[in-house]
Amino acid sequence: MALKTVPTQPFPDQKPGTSGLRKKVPVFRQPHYVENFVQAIFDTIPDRDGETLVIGGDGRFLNREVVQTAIRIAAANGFGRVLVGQGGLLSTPAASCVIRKHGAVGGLVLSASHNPGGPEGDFGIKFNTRNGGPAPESITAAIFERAKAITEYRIADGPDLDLERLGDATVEGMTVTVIDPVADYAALMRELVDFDAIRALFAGGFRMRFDAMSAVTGPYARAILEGELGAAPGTVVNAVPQEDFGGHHPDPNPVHARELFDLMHGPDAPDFGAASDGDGDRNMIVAPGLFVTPSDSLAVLAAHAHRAPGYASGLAGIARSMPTSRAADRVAEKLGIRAYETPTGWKFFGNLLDAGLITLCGEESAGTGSNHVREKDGLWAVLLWLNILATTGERADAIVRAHWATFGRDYYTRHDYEEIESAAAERLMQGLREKLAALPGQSFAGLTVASADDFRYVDPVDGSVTDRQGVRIGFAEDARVVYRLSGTGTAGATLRVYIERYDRDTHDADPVQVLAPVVEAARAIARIAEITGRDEPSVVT
Ligand code: VG1
Ligand code: CO
Repeated sequence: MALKTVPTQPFPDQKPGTSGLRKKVPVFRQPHYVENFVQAIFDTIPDRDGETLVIGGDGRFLNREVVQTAIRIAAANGFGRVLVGQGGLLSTPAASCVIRKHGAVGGLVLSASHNPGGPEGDFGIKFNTRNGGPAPESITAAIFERAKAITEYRIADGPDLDLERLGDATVEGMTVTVIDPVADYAALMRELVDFDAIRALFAGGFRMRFDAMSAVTGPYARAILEGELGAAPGTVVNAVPQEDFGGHHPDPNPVHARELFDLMHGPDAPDFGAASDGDGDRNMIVAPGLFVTPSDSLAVLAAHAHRAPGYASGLAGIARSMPTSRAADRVAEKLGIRAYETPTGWKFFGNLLDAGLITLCGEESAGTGSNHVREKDGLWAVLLWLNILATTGERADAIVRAHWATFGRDYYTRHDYEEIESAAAERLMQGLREKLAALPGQSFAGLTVASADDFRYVDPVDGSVTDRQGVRIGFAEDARVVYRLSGTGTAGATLRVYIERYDRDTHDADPVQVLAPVVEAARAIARIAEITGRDEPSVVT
């Protein structure tokens, strides 16, 4: 065993996006590609000497290999200890939990989240900082600068570590501890959520299905739902993580979690349905006969969180990403607490959580979380829902309908145009930006534009400014359209169009019909078909 310094050349494309560096697997398999990026990350941690680093991933293809490489590079870069999940596994929220609990200086989370895996699929590396959250923009920018200038990396030689055996090993003087990936996380859930109440719920015959989508939440959901809470064996389906997620998109939405969605809308629907994504930070909630939009789920959780022990003293504030519907704002107003609007991506919630300004936060993309970690947390959201069902004794669909009766309904849909030409996507966004000033007062599909701008965020904690975060158009008819380009794709560009309309009084209409004029206006304003050549979106959620 020895440490060596390896000369290398920079790759120009190692720019982290909305959530870490995400590329096709063959890109990551280029010689030195992983090593360069990991060294670039470590170079931005000046105080790493003797510190603890957490490493784990969602188990997708390349996960084990990159875990081994990252451990070798860590050993050559002064870290004192690495905590790694058994088998190289850690869900994103569990990684956040472990970083915080063990006072680590940060962590590497290997995942491309809901993107498909396998040799031709996607891979990703995310860096989380000491607070357990995704590195903020200032740090991801520094990593990119470093990666563009890198000339060498340091790495330990030697055999692969046994990632299955729990306990300590040593690599060049650095301790590597293989930990149970579930234990710390499950302990935290026990503090936040009323396990006894949920146990009683299941004991009373309550039935649910949790679809782990052959991804990382399988072991967590099995241990907690079936193991501790007494849900019937088989409640968790697709529970064994697979390197290619069984060939599916591990994306918990009505399109990719179709089976669950159909089950919940059929005659044999159990009492509650939920699913999580590749790395376990997203959640989908389906009540019997009723899909709960993530925006509504955030609002419902906010309204009922006080029923769980972890939130019994109330919420400090609520934040949502800008394209998320305003349903949560209505709850904040009623509770007399502040609502914050941030750019897309969990990293923007970090400062608000650290400063104690908010307790709950969420995104329309099926992310919900709280101050218990610094990532969104799929299984946590499911447990909080179960806590609410257990303590109210209500059905999930009844809870949502009662919520609408109190607050009105924010009808919501998202249209994604995937893999469009990057140049066309840029042209579309540029075209929108150029006409923002002229839009107010104009009518489209019977709706009148009341406001139009490009979202600019000023962080209330550190004053940092992030601009060009999405074009938003408000209509006088209480409707809204938001356009932005995805920052997580690996091929071409993805245009996301977020569409919503509020109705105070009518709650049982078909969302497709309610939103049809808003969709039409959205297409006309951005000239989507003309510029992208697409008449219809590729995915509607
Ligand atoms: C998407 C979602 C965003 C989410 C991000 C990471 O980003 O829109 O809300 O935070 O994915 O989610 P984008 O830039 O493609 O729209 V995940 O589950 O990767 O960690
Ligand atoms: Co994810």
